[in-house]
Amino acid sequence: MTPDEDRRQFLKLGSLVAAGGLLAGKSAAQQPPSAAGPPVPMAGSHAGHESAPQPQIPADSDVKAEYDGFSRFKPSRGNDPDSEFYLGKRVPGFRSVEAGPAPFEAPDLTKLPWKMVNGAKEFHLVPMAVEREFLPGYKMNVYGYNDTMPGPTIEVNQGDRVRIIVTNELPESTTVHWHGFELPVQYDGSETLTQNPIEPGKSFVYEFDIHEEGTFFYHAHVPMQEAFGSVGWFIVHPRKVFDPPVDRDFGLIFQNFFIEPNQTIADSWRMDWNWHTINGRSGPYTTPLVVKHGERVRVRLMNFAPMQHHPIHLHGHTFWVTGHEGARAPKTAWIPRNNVLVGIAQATDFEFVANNPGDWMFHCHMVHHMMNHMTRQVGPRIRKNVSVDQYLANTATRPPVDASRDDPGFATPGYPQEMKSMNMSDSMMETIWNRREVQGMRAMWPMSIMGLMTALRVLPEDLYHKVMETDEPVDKGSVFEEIVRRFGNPDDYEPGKMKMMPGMKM
Ligand SMILES: [Cu+2]
Repeated sequence: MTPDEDRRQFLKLGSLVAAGGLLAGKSAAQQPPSAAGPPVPMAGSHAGHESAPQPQIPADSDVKAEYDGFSRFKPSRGNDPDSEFYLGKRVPGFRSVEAGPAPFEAPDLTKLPWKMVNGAKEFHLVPMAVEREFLPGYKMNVYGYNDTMPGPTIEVNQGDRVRIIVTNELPESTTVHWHGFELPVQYDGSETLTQNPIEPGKSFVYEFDIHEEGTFFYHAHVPMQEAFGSVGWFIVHPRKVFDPPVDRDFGLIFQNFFIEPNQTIADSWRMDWNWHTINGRSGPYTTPLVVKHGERVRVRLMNFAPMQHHPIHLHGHTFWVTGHEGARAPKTAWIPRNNVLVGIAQATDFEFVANNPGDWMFHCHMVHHMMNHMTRQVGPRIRKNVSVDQYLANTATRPPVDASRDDPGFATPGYPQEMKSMNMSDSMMETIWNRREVQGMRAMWPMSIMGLMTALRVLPEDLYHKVMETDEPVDKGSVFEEIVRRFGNPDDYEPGKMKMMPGMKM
């Protein structure tokens, strides 16, 4: 098949569904093209690709495709660094201010429900030991809240009064610190300094008014519990929606743990950290951020590593640092970056216009943070489907250990490039692929996203619809290849190789 035939076949189903959705839901979208701003030339367009659909601006949006030379639909920088639209600095999203803040989304994490009780939003937070699956099959024993690590997101509005009833189900005492809030000192959660520790089985009620807005978090104010994962988001939406409005508001919590190769329990005594998670999962099990071409995106990224800073890099886009955890920075202080260092217990807000379609890495740039661990999982971990707990409970009936070490990964011990692929079994790969957000990515992509890495997927409207809003089968690599056809140079493109390691399905 020629690329065009191939592409037509790919689009056949997807575009029918997309057109149906357009007619059903967006009849107002039948406006003349001029109303949506000037036509936008495709980046790197080649002969034979003129039929690529033009980007769609929602009909109810008064935004434009281009501002002072900056295009929301193709890589561009604008003209004047002093322009408010240079690099998309103040280019708005499609979402109107009247619609309120974009929903906050922390992939792979839950939200803490609340009920209004006596004029306050009342939350129930339960510190407890939890099991968290860092990678498929790698169930780690850590600390968290309400059965999850990191804990569930607390989300409120500026001006709310909150009451948080903390009931300690840990085997040891704890407190909860509300990081960044200017609250009455008795509720600050500093163990001993401001309150007695909450003993196991006991509760403590925190209650205060929220006058701030921005990116906050809560955590145990007991250092070793912090190293075990006791943290969660506390997002406060501003009374006056941040300008310019964004379409997406993501939250990513970066953490590091040390877990012995033959263990599943985090070891907070170590000075080294060999497991890295984003919202409690290691790459490639982290869930990509999937956005539509042209949207304005905010990512709040928090570093809750015990002792490691993270230089955070986004591919394919230049982002603005619009604030840290302290508060939203005035626009005159925003800085364009490709990489920004996010220190321990810091949160940084990134904003950018997703003007470059593709699957882009979004990751910590420390090399040891771009892999899951430098050690082979041995001992308990090489017994299939057996948790450490089971045989610690009865050491007389341990299942046999396969210590023959004849798998390919041991062929070149100490060579991490090989080692990092050793932990990918077929069943892990199935679980990794069996998620909506990764459909249509290149075969073998999971080999490139490890540890503190995730992907930002910028998809044209129809491909976004196909991946995120339909259940039709999407072939590996097909969405990426379609983007190459429309925006790149398909003549120079080689599809991902389906198998690199013998016996593995990618
Ligand atoms: Cu790092």
